[in-house]
Amino acid sequence: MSDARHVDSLCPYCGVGCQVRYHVENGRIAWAEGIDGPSNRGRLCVKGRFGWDYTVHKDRLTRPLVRRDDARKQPEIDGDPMAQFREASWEEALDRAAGGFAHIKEKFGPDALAGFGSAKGSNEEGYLFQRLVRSGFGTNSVDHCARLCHSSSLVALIDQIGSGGVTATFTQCDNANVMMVVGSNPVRNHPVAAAFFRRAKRRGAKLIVVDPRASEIGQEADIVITHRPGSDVALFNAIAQVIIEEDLHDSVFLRQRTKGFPEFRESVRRYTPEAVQAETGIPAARIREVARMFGRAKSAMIFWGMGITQHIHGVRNARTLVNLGLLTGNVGRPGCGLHPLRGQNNVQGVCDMGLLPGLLPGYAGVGKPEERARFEKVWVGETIPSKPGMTMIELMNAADEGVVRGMFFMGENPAMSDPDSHHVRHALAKLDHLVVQDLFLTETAWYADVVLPASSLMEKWGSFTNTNRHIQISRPVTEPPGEARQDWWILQELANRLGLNWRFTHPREIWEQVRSLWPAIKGVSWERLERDGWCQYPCADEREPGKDVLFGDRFPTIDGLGKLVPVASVEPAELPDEHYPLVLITGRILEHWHTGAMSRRSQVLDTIEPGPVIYLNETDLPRFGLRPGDRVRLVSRRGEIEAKCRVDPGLPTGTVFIPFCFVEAAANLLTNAALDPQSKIPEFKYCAVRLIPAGDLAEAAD
Ligand SMILES: Nc1nc2c(c(=O)[nH]1)N[C@H]1C(S)=C(S)[C@@H](COP(=O)(O)OP(=O)(O)OC[C@H]3O[C@@H](n4cnc5c(=O)[nH]c(N)nc54)[C@H](O)[C@@H]3O)O[C@H]1N2
Ligand SMILES: Nc1nc2c(c(=O)[nH]1)N[C@H]1C(S)=C(S)[C@@H](COP(=O)(O)OP(=O)(O)OC[C@H]3O[C@@H](n4cnc5c(=O)[nH]c(N)nc54)[C@H](O)[C@@H]3O)O[C@H]1N2
Ligand code: SF4
Ligand SMILES: [Mo]
Repeated sequence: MSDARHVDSLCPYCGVGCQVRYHVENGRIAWAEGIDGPSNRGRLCVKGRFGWDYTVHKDRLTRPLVRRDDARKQPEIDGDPMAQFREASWEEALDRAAGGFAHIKEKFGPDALAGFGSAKGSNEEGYLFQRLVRSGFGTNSVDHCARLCHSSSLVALIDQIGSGGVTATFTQCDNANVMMVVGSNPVRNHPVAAAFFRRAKRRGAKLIVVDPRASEIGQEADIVITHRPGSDVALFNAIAQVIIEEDLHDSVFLRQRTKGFPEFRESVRRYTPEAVQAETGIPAARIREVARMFGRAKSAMIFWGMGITQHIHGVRNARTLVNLGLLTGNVGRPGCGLHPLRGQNNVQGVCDMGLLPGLLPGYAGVGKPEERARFEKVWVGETIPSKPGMTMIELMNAADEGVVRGMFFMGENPAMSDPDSHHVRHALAKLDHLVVQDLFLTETAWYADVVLPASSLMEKWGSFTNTNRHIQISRPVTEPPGEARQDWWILQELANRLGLNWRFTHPREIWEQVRSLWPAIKGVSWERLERDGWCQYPCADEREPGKDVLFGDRFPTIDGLGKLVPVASVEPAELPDEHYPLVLITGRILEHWHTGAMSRRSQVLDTIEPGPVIYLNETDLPRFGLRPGDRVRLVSRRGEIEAKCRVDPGLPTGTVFIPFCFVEAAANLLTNAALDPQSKIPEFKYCAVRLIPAGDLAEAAD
């Protein structure tokens, strides 16, 4: 007899946070459809509709694993990685996992440990994770993939307007006259948000797209700026210069709501469109056109992504966009706003939960004794260390140097997602103790001492926060496979083995604890989330509906003002030269998710895009004597990969694009780990490479 039923929950992939109805037959998900969530209103992209079956893939971890005594760790894995492990009971695996951390803490001190939580996990899991690292490990070295993502935006936004969240939802583009999309490819990466952009366009809103690669959304834009990669600071300073020169700035807003305008005006004076033509590759007249379209708009929104943030000048880039929003008074009204499109389904949420080395939940500074005391009062018997922690890539370097000796990864796959993979894998293999809590034996788990099988979003209760600041609830659709357990349960078991005393019995209790500690979500009760499915924040009261548009009267800074900040342009860390003449841009494709751990185990997604590809411009192809489908080798100073090539007509000449989801040709073997000095984000979007057609390789071998 069939047991057909359905459960309303969430898509597990991107920060749009689509609400999904999962139809279950005989205990398995049979199909999925979009429902009327606040950010998707019935829509789904291919991942939401078809991408859920990774949860029942044969590779799912169903029992805890521990490293065999005779399996030595090596940076390069030969043969079946599973052969290095044996199955273990939960008791043994948890004792070993916690015991290894306790041993390192005792022998080398707490700062020899570090933990990386997950932006795929729920708010409750993120909250427990940072608490475990802070109180259980005794270090603030806790971080997650936001470091590789919007850390640059956070630095700029928090400094300039006092808050890192979006000032307006993307659905506000319904009220915008102009939308500017910078360094973001929403048709692939936020497809349902792109549907809202298109709808606004049909209504008559103008669209400006700024991306060196003329992406899919660019084809629908009124103006496309395909500038030189890495030249955004010069470009946006020039746009600001024109806006000021032609008196298109909002003097009233600048006077009442901001500070720093005189210095800013002075700083952009020399960035005339003519002066930046060579650096940006964009004719002066075109820059003026953009400045006029944006400057004259009654209401305009700026959306941005990784093309802005993932540079050694990521913070500078992000600052130029915040400057532009403030200069034109496009913050705080309907159809106006600054919107860094959030990537992972819960990256906004786990930043809120304090999965960051310097910040406790609700962005409370860990360096402030009164803030630590406030948390310690609720975390009875626990002590929060005052010393600031290190960030993700810094910690990986510290592991390579032998300073950090034990690491814990929950739902992150740095062996594929951190830059310069050879270095990362080397560092991971060096660790005395590595614990990985995941759904699969990922490339990172290959180096683990203990692997803990966790639950997917389809199998759990939890709250998740999307790019629009909607906190939404996930409801269990199916059971975890085998002995896989809830992430929060695993964290609690580890915490208690490290001397803490946690007694949570349901994610609801964890949420209620966070809610008691952060006034911005005071009105978002678990009961409300279960009843309505979602609630927007900030929301101080249970009767408040939440707000699409923030900061109508003041910014949450000490003086209530927004700040314009002068920024000068700097060059990328590794420029092309005669040995490595091409620029490599890395990014994403529609069907695959990051390191491929999930999407490559989804039948439909994997069938559409089954293997690695290297994208080249159509004029570069004949230059190298290539045809689409030919194999090429790509070499950087750090590594090399081989794959088939494909044409991307939007790519500028001399530029190569690869997604980082394919382990057979892992993009991060090539990328440069140079960091932005403030946000510590690596320069994923720019490094120098050389291309060798595979035919030449064969000849060379003869
Ligand atoms: N299908 C799919 N969707 C995803 C993800 C996924 O893996 N797959 N990941 C999610 C996550 S976590 C994130 S953060 C988002 C990321 O979403 P996006 O920000 O859209 O990500 P990318 O494709 O990495 O890069 C965006 C664009 O930056 C451009 N770019 C490169 N260099 C420069 C530059 O110097 N200046 C400018 N202005 N642009 C430049 C690239 O050409 C590219 O089109 O996507 C989310 N959605
Ligand atoms: N070259 C290059 N590299 C990049 C980028 C780029 O543009 N170019 N972008 C960077 C960005 S923006 C990001 S966000 C990072 C992403 O990097 P990662 O976060 O490392 O990538 P994911 O593949 O999303 O890894 C998520 C992991 O969580 C597991 N997982 C999923 N759900 C659950 C769960 O409920 N519980 C547990 N315990 N585990 C779960 C999955 O199996 C997977 O192993 O990559 C960064 N790396
Ligand atoms: S747009 Fe994002 S949240 Fe919506 S279905 Fe696609 S991947 Fe899922
Ligand atoms: Mo991201």
